Amino acid sequence: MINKLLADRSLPPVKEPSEMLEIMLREVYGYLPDPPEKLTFEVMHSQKTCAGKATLKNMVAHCLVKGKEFSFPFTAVIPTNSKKVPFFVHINFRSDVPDRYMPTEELIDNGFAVFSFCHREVTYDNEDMSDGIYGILYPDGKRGLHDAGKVAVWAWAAQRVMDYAQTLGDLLDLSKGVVCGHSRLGKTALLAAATDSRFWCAYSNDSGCTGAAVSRGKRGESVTVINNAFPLWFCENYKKYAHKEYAMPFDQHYLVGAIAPRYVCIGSATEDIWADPVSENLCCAAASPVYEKMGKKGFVHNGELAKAGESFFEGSIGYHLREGSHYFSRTDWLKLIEFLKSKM
Ligand code: GTR
Repeated sequence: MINKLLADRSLPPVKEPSEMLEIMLREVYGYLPDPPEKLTFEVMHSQKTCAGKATLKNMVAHCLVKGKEFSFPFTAVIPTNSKKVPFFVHINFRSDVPDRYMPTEELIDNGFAVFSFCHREVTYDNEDMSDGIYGILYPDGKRGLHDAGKVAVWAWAAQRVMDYAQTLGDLLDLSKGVVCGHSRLGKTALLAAATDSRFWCAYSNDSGCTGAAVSRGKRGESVTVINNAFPLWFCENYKKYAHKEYAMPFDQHYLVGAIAPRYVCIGSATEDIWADPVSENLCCAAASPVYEKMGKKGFVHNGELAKAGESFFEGSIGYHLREGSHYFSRTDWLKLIEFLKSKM
């Protein structure tokens, strides 16, 4: 069934991860900004949290970008009594921790630290070219064809949080950093991992169009629709593919494959037709040969599309389908933890 559906999509064959990444940056996301010229971290406030099991720190990353100071806040929640823990960098829709879509105490109880920041604190999610770091990158309000879209800039910020994590080698297992996000921020998580090998794994929740779903034959949102609705998310060059999905020299399996040989986990929801679970499931299968060429298990499945409640976690690419609508649910977090623990 999967093989037949895949054949119908006529996806381009996979290439080397570095080649696929280059194509995705040039054609879709734009090149990420350079790392900051200078980077320091400031602790604004520190307190015990999660019934004393963790320390919560309100942090600010001070970055020097193109000679200008740019700062954004993030939160660190780190278990108090265990050392060398794996950790999440959660690209979040909200600034506050606790957050109803991030079961922080449960993450701590499962032995993880979590870092979280709100994408809007980096650059606002609208057509304003002057907000946040975007205003520093493009002071005259103009972008070149291949310059970073907002997704690329949010991914850049996740890498700054990873820079902070690198300073905590006694508390964290630096080889087990997981970048994760939901929807537009799931697209961002995949890109952040593809462009930064310090991430051990990426998790995309319901990221759909221009995220974990292949665009050829996709239901719901299309390349045309997403570029019209969100003209700054991706680079200008991507707009030329409106109504031309089948002519693209890539598809979204190139983004997943660019993370190889590291781990990727994709979560879909049955009612999220806009994101399209089937196209996300097929994307996993289409990226699998990259891993297989590297001698790894790629996407291991039973030949059928996943049913509600089912997960395929045996290979380096994991996939799960849960019932319900478009949000980052506790179920998704627990499935992700199950996937990660099976790889430790
Ligand atoms: C939708 C958009 C999707 C998805 C979603 C989200 O409006 O069409 O691509 O990213 O927003 O981020 O919640």
